[in-house]
Amino acid sequence: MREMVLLCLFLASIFLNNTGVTGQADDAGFVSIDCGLPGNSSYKDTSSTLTYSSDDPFIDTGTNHNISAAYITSILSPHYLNVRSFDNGTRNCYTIKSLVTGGKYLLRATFMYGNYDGLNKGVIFDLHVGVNYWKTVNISDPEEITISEVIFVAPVDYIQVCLVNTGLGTPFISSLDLRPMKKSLYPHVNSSQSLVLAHRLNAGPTDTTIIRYPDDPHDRMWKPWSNVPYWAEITTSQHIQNTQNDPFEAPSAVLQTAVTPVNATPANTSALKFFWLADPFDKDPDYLATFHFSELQTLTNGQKREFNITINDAMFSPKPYSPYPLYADAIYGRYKPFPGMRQYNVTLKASSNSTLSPILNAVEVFSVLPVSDIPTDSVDVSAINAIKSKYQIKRDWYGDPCAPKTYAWDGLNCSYAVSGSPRITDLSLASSGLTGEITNAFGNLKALQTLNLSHNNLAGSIPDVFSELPLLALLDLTGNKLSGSIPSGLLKKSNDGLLTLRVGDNADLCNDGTECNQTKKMSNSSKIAIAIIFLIIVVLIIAAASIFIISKFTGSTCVVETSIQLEYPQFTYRDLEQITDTFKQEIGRGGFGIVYIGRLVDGTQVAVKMQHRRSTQEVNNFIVEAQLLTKIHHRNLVSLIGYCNDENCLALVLEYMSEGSLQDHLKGKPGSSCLTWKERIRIALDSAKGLEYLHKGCNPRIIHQDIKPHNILLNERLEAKIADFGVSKAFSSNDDTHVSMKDPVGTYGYIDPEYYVKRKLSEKSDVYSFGVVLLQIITGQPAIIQGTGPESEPVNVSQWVRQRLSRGNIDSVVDARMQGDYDINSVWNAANVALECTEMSGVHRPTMADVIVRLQECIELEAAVGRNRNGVSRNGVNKKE
Ligand SMILES: *[C@@H]1O[C@H](CO)[C@@H](O)[C@H](O)[C@H]1NC(C)=O
Ligand SMILES: *[C@@H]1O[C@H](CO)[C@@H](O)[C@H](O)[C@H]1NC(C)=O
Ligand SMILES: *[C@@H]1O[C@H](CO)[C@@H](O)[C@H](O)[C@H]1NC(C)=O
Ligand SMILES: *[C@@H]1O[C@H](CO)[C@@H](O)[C@H](O)[C@H]1NC(C)=O
Ligand SMILES: *[C@@H]1O[C@H](CO)[C@@H](O)[C@H](O)[C@H]1NC(C)=O
Ligand SMILES: *[C@@H]1O[C@H](CO)[C@@H](O)[C@H](O)[C@H]1NC(C)=O
Ligand SMILES: *[C@@H]1O[C@H](CO)[C@@H](O)[C@H](O)[C@H]1NC(C)=O
Ligand SMILES: *[C@@H]1O[C@H](CO)[C@@H](O)[C@H](O)[C@H]1NC(C)=O
Ligand SMILES: *[C@@H]1O[C@H](CO)[C@@H](O)[C@H](O)[C@H]1NC(C)=O
Ligand SMILES: CC(=O)N[C@H]1CO[C@H](CO)[C@@H](O)[C@@H]1O
Repeated sequence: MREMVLLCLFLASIFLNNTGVTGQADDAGFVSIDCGLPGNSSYKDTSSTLTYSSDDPFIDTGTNHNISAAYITSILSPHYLNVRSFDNGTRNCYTIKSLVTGGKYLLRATFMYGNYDGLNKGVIFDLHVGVNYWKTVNISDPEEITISEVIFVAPVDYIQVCLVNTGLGTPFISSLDLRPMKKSLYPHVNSSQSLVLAHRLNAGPTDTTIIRYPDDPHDRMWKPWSNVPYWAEITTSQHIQNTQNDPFEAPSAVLQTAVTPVNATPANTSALKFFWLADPFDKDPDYLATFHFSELQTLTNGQKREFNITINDAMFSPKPYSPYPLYADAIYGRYKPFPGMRQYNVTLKASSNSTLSPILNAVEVFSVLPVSDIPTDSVDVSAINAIKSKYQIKRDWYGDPCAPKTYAWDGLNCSYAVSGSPRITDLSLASSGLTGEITNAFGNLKALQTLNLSHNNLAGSIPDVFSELPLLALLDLTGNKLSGSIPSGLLKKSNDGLLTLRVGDNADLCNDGTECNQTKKMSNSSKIAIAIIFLIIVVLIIAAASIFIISKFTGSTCVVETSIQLEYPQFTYRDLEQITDTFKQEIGRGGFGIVYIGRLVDGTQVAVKMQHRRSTQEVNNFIVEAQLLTKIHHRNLVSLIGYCNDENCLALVLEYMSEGSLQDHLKGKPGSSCLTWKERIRIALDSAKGLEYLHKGCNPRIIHQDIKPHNILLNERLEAKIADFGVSKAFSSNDDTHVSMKDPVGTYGYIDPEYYVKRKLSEKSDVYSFGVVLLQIITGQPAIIQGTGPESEPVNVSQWVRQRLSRGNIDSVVDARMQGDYDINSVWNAANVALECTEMSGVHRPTMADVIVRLQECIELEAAVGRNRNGVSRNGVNKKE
């Protein structure tokens, strides 16, 4: 698998056009950083004449150290005298700005340990260029200078150079250089592949200094390679020219020296042999080998220098090759070795006609590095960085937020498209000590689906920017100090069921837009404007009257108690008798007792749940439920109106749900209408939201433990609310996610099998039960379906659906009572979510937040089709994911 190119000289262009020769180059665009140098200092490096400055402006982590005096010598370049090291964090990154997007750059990092930490220990760490792996650096000798170089195309207008701690010691760095490159140089480098330098050697120099800028205008570092036994040096003082289209522009100073085998005679030309070894960390080597040549001797008539180049005995040059006198030329190509090959033997062997031995002026070997990861969308990156700096977030948030995936920032989730940049989809900054106002930068995270800012100290009003986030499905602002009203855009999305909005436990926040008056919505500038108008009024009209107006205006603050602080009315047995008209109409019955319908004095209908008072355990269960109900408030949870707890009665007075339970509707109880698909999916979404609130919106979080259609109640608008918290468990956030229990509780058919076996309870157990309910909503079947044959076993609805769907036919499982009036894609999506929820292992089940997002998609699919279903054939039949 070799790709071969012979650099041809275009003689005409050589003689007619010398402008391609880059004798002079300025150092415009060079960035030369001495890592570990104290802030604001810089110096001129005598060997390169370049100015090196402190790395302070490029990074805000790490600590500076001087190397140990034992390793300081008079010839040591000043970049190596100090280092910056990174004790903290997985990824520490330098950010160099003002690159040209799509421009080609050479980036070089150097490392000399010099026992800076006094530990005298080797270290191995990874380097990343942008979001892509670059190289693994292995440093064992304190005196050794390691140079890593990569040539790449900048995907965005900045580059991050990251040192990644892989657990094998503290990463450190001595210097960092960035050099812009002409596009025509190193044509193998493009946006999908970079070149990582393995070797760059200048053959045959008489002194041992590295050639770099200004001798090489591109400031590559050419290491000397001479004094090899069996090799003789050849040099010239004449300038070596580059052709106009030279893809390497090897500098004259490098090409002016070469090596050739010793003792070669016209009768006995011998071969030049050398080899390189694979980098032990390079798992899949793929090389670009470049051999630089120029004929330095003046050949007489009859003299000929011609040779073949082979690598591991395979022909590398396409044909026998002769170098051009005093012009730069190169033989280069890809070399993809056989698996396991670690040594690459290069042989330059004179052909039979040649009277002179082969020569070699310089060699470069690169690994070809595929560019596999793309940096996160740049608008997302600036937004999240603005958020990070606004709230001084102290997390391991360095480098690209999403890429590479393994190092994505903690607290956020990203979507990774096959092509295109990753986007930030979920951000959780719950309990992160955020203070101040909510920054508008959140509004620039346009792909955001969930945002959790709960339990911080955020103050001020809720900005309108959230309603501009098209995909936002969950916004949790619980437990802050927010004030003012909720922007109408947000309220609308929430009311339309597109957004789960949590704003509980914010003392000064109006829970509902209508309760807040204009004053609060006003921006500071309009307040000032109004204040000025009033001042004018003060001047113009009677002082007393105007004072009255101002005080009235500014005095109307929005004081809305959050329901948490409300006291619940306590009823007596006599009150309950009155409310229920002496327990006249029973609307439900269970192991706990009986539920009666009632009516408060103001006419509100209520459900009165009378508890048998039997055992201490039952009383305790009652108290658990009552206590939970006083703490949880969500439109999809049945709310508490009051209670009775005295020697005569134990009862809860609850919101009345006129349409009964989901179970009544699924069972087709007389008087219950058959639900349409649209109604069903809405009920599923409502229930999911209620459950999600229990899991994530409550502190302590709550596991319901008995999710089933009987406990999902419907009001007159068929809005679903979860009820019956008698066996629910609240866990303080310090507890482990899994909580050991003695006996599994719940209802047969809905109990999470994993919980049943392992007796370890988590939110995922509710997700399982919810999945069963969702399957019932789709199929209209009971949770346990009796076998049809005489011998057949009863099966769970999830097995029943799985079996049928494996034959690819969704229509065979959907509740026939819907008479085919549903969008097939919407049902497929819902069935897929339900099956994921009923996976045997909890870790494979989605969270309720995921379920909400997926169910919203189902609603959108149904809505899109519902608009023009009349007569239009259904699309996507038998679509299977
Ligand atoms: C660098 O210089 C700037 C202004 O000249 C100064 O504000 C800053 O504090 C200095 N930083 C350090 C680390 O000395
Ligand atoms: C590293 O982390 C520790 C503990 O969090 C902190 O005390 C120290 O200052 C950090 N060091 C640097 C260089 O940031
Ligand atoms: C390094 O050495 C210089 C003097 O040579 C001194 O000024 C500087 O403070 C030292 N830096 C550190 C981090 O020890
Ligand atoms: C790192 O380099 C040292 C010295 O060259 C070598 O002995 C060691 O095996 C290398 N480590 C790895 C993991 O390759
Ligand atoms: C980059 O170059 C390689 C071969 O040299 C080629 O296969 C690939 O398509 C190029 N990619 C782009 C984006 O041009
Ligand atoms: C050519 O030279 C090499 C090394 O200098 C020697 O080993 C070899 O025998 C010579 N061959 C002939 C044919 O003289
Ligand atoms: C390279 O040369 C060495 C001896 O110089 C030999 O042992 C090795 O097998 C050669 N490798 C290949 C792949 O030809
Ligand atoms: C050099 O390559 C040519 C063409 O591939 C071949 O004919 C010739 O034998 C080779 N010469 C040597 C010395 O290997
Ligand atoms: C050797 O040179 C002769 C005359 O210059 C030419 O005809 C012949 O093809 C050459 N042979 C090789 C192997 O290059
Ligand atoms: C809480 C409060 O003051 N509400 C008032 C807000 O303004 C409307 C009229 O615009 C009144 O009807 C509310 O009573």
